[in-house]
Amino acid sequence: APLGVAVIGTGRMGADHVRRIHDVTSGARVTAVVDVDAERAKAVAARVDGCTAHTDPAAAMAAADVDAVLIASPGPAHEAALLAAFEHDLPVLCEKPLTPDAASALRVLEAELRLGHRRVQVGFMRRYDPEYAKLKALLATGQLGRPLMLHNRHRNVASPPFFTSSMLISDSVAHEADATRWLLGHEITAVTVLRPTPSASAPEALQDPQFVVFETDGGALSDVEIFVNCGFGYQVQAEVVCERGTARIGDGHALVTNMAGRWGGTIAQDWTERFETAYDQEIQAWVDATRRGEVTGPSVWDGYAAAAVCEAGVRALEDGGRAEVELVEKPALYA
Ligand code: NAD
Ligand code: ISE
Repeated sequence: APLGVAVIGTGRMGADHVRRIHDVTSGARVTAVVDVDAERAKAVAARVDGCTAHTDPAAAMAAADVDAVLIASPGPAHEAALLAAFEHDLPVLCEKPLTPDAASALRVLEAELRLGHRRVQVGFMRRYDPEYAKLKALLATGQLGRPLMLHNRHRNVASPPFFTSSMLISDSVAHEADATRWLLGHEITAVTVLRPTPSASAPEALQDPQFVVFETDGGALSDVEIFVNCGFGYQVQAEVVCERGTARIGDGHALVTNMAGRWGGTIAQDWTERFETAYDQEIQAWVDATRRGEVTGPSVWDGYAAAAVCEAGVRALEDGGRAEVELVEKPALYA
């Protein structure tokens, strides 16, 4: 039988994941949706045969046709939903960030340790993007030699009204914290945040852009330009510099046109477009693993480590300069 999924949070990402599971994913169906906004949940449920709408996550998780949970509520609501899913011992895909800070991420980690087995895949979808996957595979061959530096650019057209300067790190650079750890296979040990004069296009009082530098326990540096009001497009680029060569992704050169004395292409406008394939692969991988009784992909440890890195980043942003990352010892469950 297909995996019955409850989707918690039916906003932008949640509604898109409902559509994805319905139209794209094989082996799963959405059996319940949950949103604190009852009308929104009902409207999304109405698009799927046999899908019930709820305002209480616990009620959805207790339903007989719910085998797994996809959490797409805002970050601060993730901890409660994760702990409720653990009570029902249900497999979870949790959108990033696992939680917004290291202490709450550690509570989730401790709760999963008490369960005694992994239950969660964290939604760091870049690991499923074909370009990132190629870069990771190339690094694994060792042809380029040891990675020395990683340069990342992360640009959004415009930030939502609730975005704060620290969210550029905890909500956006969280992706580069994971991508850096995953691509290099290193832990991040310290974070420095530099602050250029904000763009006139950024909302009042928002420190945008920021320049972030990660130091790793493998002796590499990874820098991130985060610019969430660039105005022109959604761009995520990465270039790794190794001892014997470099490799670069995210230039968006899939289609180059020549016309009227100019050459060029188009730039994606948001993540749903740039990472569409990544989300499709991420959800399919989660459904396939769950049906095999396995848990794969980014773990609660990865979510915790990213949260700890971001927390150090926010400290560096606020205090000016550099902050060290504090991690607990890695439990054997995540070895
Ligand atoms: P959104 O604001 O569009 O939607 C959130 C929805 O959750 C809203 O409908 C809201 O009413 C509902 N909600 C709030 N509290 C809730 C609760 N306690 N229980 C149930 N529902 C609740 O936000 P979004 O942009 O869809 O983001 C959702 C999550 O997805 C966040 O964790 C965000 O960081 C993540 N996200 C990931 C990516 C990515 O690239 N992987 C992109 C965007 C957002
Ligand atoms: C958003 O939540 C995401 O996860 C996007 O991938 C990222 O580009 C954006 O900056 C975040 O706010």
